[in-house]
Amino acid sequence: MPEYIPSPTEWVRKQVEQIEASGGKEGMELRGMRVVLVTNTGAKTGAIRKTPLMRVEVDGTYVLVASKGGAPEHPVWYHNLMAHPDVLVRDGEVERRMRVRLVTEPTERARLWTAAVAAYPPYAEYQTKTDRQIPVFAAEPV
Ligand code: F42
Repeated sequence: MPEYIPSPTEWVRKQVEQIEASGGKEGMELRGMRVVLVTNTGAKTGAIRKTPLMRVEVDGTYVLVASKGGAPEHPVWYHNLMAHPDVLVRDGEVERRMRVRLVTEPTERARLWTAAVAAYPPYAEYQTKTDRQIPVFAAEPV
């Protein structure tokens, strides 16, 4: 059984702890907006990683936005999802097995990006802060 390695980022690790301790009853918000918890597999270590992301749900698909606040590089979990597309998505008290795919088709990406910005407007600002195109994944039920 691979080991779970918590995030080195204190505030993130604390939010994950709160979500897991409450079975998703608590800790599922950030600045009043909904969050999901994505359990993923490390691309290099094979370790279990748990990544809270803003909740963007469109007809049963969760849109996972690798924004990292508009940083110049992708968040490391981007590489995990590219290497190991099978994830768990916890939305409140429900956790689902899902498969992610990077959304590259322009029309689909525009539609999902619009939904993401509607759910969490700062995404639009993050995109203006970097010339990397912020990756958008679709997580779909397995
Ligand atoms: N981040 C977003 O990008 N988008 C969001 O919508 C978002 C919402 C959100 C809500 C609540 C919250 O608490 C955090 C939120 N975050 C959001 C932050 C998000 O959870 C991540 O912390 C952030 O995106 C950065 O992700 P990261 O994977 O770059 O984290 C770094 C700091 C990290 O964990 N590094 C580890 C380390 O030891 O330095 C390594 C992690 C890892 O997965 N390593 C891989 C492995 O094999 O284990 C290696 C992967 C490789 O190939 O390099």
